[in-house]
Amino acid sequence: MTFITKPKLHHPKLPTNQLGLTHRDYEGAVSTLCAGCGHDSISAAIIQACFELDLPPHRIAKLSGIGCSSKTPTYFLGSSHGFNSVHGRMPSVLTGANLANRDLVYLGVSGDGDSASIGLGQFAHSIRRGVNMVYLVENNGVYGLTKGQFSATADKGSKSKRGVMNTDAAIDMVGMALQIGASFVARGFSGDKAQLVPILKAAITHRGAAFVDVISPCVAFNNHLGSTKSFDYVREHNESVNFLDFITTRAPIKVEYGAGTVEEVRQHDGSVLRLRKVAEDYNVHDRIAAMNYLQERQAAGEVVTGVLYLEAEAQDLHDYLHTVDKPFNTLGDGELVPGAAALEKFNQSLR
Ligand SMILES: Cc1ncc(C[n+]2csc(CCOP(=O)(O)OP(=O)(O)O)c2C)c(N)n1
Ligand code: SF4
Ligand SMILES: [Mg+2]
Repeated sequence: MTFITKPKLHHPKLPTNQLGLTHRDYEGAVSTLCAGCGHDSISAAIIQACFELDLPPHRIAKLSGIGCSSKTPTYFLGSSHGFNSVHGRMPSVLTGANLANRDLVYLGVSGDGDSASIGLGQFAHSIRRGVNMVYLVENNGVYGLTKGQFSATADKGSKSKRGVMNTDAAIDMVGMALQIGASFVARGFSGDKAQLVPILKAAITHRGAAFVDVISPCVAFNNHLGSTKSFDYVREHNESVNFLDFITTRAPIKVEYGAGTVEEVRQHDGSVLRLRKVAEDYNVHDRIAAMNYLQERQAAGEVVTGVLYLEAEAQDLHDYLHTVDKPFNTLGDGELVPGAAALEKFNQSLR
């Protein structure tokens, strides 16, 4: 069975957000993933982020490909729009939906197999076009759903559960996202919800292509000694460059930090990101420096997490294409059928 509805009953005094909704209103069906799977922790972080952002569930669209990771949209945001597409094809379906209705928040949920193997081209082109979305890769280094084959993000030299060594070079999706123009790039860890929730909130409110790689251990096939995507390995080698506090314009800023350690970045929608620097000289606005830093730390065996790159005033695909401000599905006959005179004028302009 892959779908179990949750009982609607809940405690009458659950905290509510600005919309009067509780955390439960952002949940989905009961998860059928393996107990302890990192993907379930990411679903919990998405639920919390959307609850805290006061997002109306019907204004969110969640799209996915195929894999255990791509199954997860069933387990969160049960009242939102959803489309479980074909393996590796989530980005083109999301791009089409976004072009038709620019007013929704788009969550593209994918796996390392879905995005770094069969969907690599789709991933790359949706990012370089600047589609306004959160592109989330739940990265466990294996094809979990098909029983644990190495994926393209598995590190060279890492070992499978049966002791076989991976001899192929790894694709670093964060490095690729930086190189092909993502305007927001972050990496989180499913075992660190305190870091992941604000990263997701910042990615959701970012306008443009926001890429978030979340290391999400597969407890069934890739959580052993010799794996570089296990809970133990990531905990031991995790190097955070910053911690993030996400502040909407409504919330008063209360927390104080030492001078020089905090940077405030105001986003397009007025929300403020407070970045507490851990790596003193890390500059979140320098794409090339970020790429160099990541490569250096990776060569040293570390897993760099945090907000890695941010272009606060980025543009998106609609800006580049000069589309109308209104969602296409709200346009009336007058706008869609402008008449013979307008058509003639347009035809003249092409002659
Ligand atoms: C066209 C096509 N090719 C292959 C498959 C088989 N398949 C299903 S899921 C999957 C890999 C999923 O890996 P990943 O995206 O990393 O998700 P995970 O299960 O690890 O979360 C593959 C190869 C398929 N469903 N469709
Ligand atoms: S096989 Fe791995 S990725 Fe799939 S549900 Fe189980 S632990 Fe999660
Ligand atoms: Mg995977």
